[in-house]
Amino acid sequence: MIPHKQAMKRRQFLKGTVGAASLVALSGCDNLTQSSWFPAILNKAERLTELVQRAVTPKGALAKEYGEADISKIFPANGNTDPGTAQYADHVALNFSDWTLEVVGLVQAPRSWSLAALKELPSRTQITRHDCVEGWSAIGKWTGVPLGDLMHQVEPLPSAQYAVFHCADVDDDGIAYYESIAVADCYHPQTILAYELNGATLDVPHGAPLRLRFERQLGYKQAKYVMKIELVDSLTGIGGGKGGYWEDQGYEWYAGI
Ligand SMILES: Nc1nc2c(c(=O)[nH]1)N[C@H]1C(S)=C(S)[C@@H](COP(=O)(O)O)O[C@H]1N2
Ligand SMILES: [Mo]
Repeated sequence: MIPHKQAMKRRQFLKGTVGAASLVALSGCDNLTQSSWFPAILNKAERLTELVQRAVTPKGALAKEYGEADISKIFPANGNTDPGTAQYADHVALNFSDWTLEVVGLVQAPRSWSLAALKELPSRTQITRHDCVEGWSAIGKWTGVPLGDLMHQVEPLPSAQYAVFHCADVDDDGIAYYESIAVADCYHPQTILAYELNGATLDVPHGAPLRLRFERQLGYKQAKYVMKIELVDSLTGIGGGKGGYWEDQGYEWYAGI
């Protein structure tokens, strides 16, 4: 199993040599997903996984929530742990006081929120388990604003299919981290933009000032450093076109657990 960080550095090398199918094998994802060796089959199997899971799991079913006593003593930070750009460093220096979340694209009323404005909205707190494909899990208490509340304010157009989360961090090749989920899943009660972990302001390693919690899905879907949410009708033309930074390297888009 290749840790994400190493994988990020190796990506460039592997891209030209062994291709996406081998990346899936090397990543160890086949332990958690259906083994699929060719991208074409992978896509079909993934769609099947999504359909089966949506069929057997009632729409809006909640991920298991835990009690205070279950909270992990240490919640590891993984993947990028500091965007490291000058712009982000400025935000850190200002304690994110002029940081904004923008919601744009296929919406009736695009708008942005300051962090302070988001924190004034009703919040949700949930204690859930995070599962990373690298083989670790941790239980944490997340507090944030339900994404559905923001959606009600921007009013997605009927054509909007996906919400794309654009993040502040880039890899060694300058490729930005991003993720996407179905617009319908934005309204799930446990889909929140979290600004607190375990009762404390979200720190930089865990995605300050705002990160997605999309429970019932794997760790890499939980986008950190979210700066902009873009509603689109297709993922084509966004990043590598597969719906996320890791998806572009062979991971499943529908990472249900
Ligand atoms: N922007 C951004 N989001 C990200 C990542 C990342 O590198 N950059 N890593 C992902 C992965 S693989 C995991 S397991 C979780 C880790 O979240 P944590 O650092 O809070 O444990 O964030 C996910 N979201
Ligand atoms: Mo992960």
